[in-house]
Amino acid sequence: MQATPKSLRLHIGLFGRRNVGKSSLLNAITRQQVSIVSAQAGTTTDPVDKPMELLPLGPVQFVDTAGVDDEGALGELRIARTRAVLDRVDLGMIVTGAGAWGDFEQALLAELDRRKVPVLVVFNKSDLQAPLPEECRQVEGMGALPVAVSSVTGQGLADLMAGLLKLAPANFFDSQRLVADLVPPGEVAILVVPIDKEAPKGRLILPQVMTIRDLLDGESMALVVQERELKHALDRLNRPPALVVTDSQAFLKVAGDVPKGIPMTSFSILMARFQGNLAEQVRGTLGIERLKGGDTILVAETCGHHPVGEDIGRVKIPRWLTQFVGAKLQFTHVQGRDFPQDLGPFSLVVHCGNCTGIRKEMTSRIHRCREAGVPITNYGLTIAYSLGVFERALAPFPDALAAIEQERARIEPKPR
Ligand SMILES: Nc1nc2c(ncn2[C@@H]2O[C@H](COP(=O)(O)OP(=O)(O)OP(=O)(O)O)[C@@H](O)[C@H]2O)c(=O)[nH]1
Ligand SMILES: [Mg+2]
Repeated sequence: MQATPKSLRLHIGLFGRRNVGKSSLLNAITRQQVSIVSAQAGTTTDPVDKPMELLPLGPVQFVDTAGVDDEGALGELRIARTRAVLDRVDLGMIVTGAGAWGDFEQALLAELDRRKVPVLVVFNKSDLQAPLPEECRQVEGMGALPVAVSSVTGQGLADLMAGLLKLAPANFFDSQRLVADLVPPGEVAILVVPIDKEAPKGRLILPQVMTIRDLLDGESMALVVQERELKHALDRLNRPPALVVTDSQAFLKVAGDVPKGIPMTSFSILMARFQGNLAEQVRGTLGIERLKGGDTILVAETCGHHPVGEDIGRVKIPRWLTQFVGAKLQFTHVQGRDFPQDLGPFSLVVHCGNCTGIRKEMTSRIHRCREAGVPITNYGLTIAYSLGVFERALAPFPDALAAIEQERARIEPKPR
C-alpha cells in the first residue's frame, strides 16, 4: 500500500544528443544527484531510472538515457539501450539547445510520435542562449511543446513542470482508486451519512455515491448508516469492518464510536486523495498553524452550490479558523473556475473536495499554490485538524502521515 506500483507511475524519458544536459536536467528536477554529470560527452552510458513523487503530477519514473548520437561499437550498444527506452515511456523529453534542433532531434520526435508519446522539447542551457521564437514555433508546428530551461540556474523549471502536467495522458490521472484499495474484496466498509438539513432531498451526494460505486467495483461491501446507527452496525458485524468512512460533520461522534484499531477516515479525505494530491494538502493543512490576525484566506469551491444555513465554506470553516487564530481574519470566497491568477494576497487556500471537478484541474491549482508558496488544504482536512482527529483520519494513508512528519521537520527544525 505504501509504494505506488511501477505500472502506475508515469514514465518520462530524457532523450537527446550527448552533452546537452539531460543528466543535469534530471538532477535539477529531482533536486538530487541522480545521474552523473560532466563536461565530457558520453557520460551516461546505461539508462538511469529514478522513481519519485513529482508534484503536482504524482508518482513518476524518470529515465535518463545515454546521448544517442554516439559513434563506434560501444556507441551502438548504447543506442540500442536508449532505443529500448523509447518503448517504455508515457512521455518524452527531447533535450536540446538554442539553435541546435536538427535532423537528429527530428528523427527522435518522429520515433516518439509513432508511439503516440507526447513530447516536451527542452531548450536547455538557456542561461547561455535562449531559443529563438521561430525555433519554438517550429517545434509547436510539429505538435510538441517547447520550454526554455537552465539546469544550472533553475530558470524555466516551473514551465517545464507545467508542460509535463499538460502533456500527461488524462488516464494517468484516473488511475487512483477512490477507496477500493483500502477495502479488500469481500470485506465491509461502513459509510456514515448523516441525513441533516444540508443533505439534498431524496438523494446522496456525489462523494458518497462514488464511494459506494468504487466499493462495488472492488467487489467489497458497503454498509451505509446514519451516525446514530453506527454503534449498532458495528455490533451487528461478526468481524470489524476494513474501514469506516464518515461525513466530516459527524467526525467526532464517529471517532468516539469506532474502536481505535479500526481505520477511519472521511469522504472528503478520500476525495482529496482521489481528486488532488493528499500529501500536498496534508502539508498545506499545517499552514493553519502559521496563520495570524489580518491574514486573508481563500475559500475555493469547484461547484456552484447555493449555500444553505451553516454552510461549511461560508460559515463553519471561517468561524473555526478565526477561533483557532484568536484574531480577525479576512475571507475571500470563489466558486467554479474563478480561481485567482494572483495568489500573493493569500496566506492559506482552503479548497472543497472537488467532487464535481477533474483531477488535473485540482492538481494544477495545487501546483500553482506551491509555486506561489501558499499552503493549500481542503474542507475535510481542515475539519479533521480542527477537531483533533487529523492523524487518526489519515492513518489509512502512510504517505500522508509521512508528509506530516516531513513538514513538521521542515517548519520546526529541532533545536540543536
Ligand atoms: N551553462 C549551462 N551548462 C549546463 C546546463 N546543463 C548542463 N550543463 C553542462 O553541460 C555539460 C553536460 O551535462 P550533462 O548533464 O552531463 O549532459 P548529458 O546530456 O547528460 O550528457 P551525456 O550523458 O554525455 O549524454 C556539463 O558540463 C554541465 O555542467 C545549463 O543549463 N547551463
Ligand atoms: Mg548524461
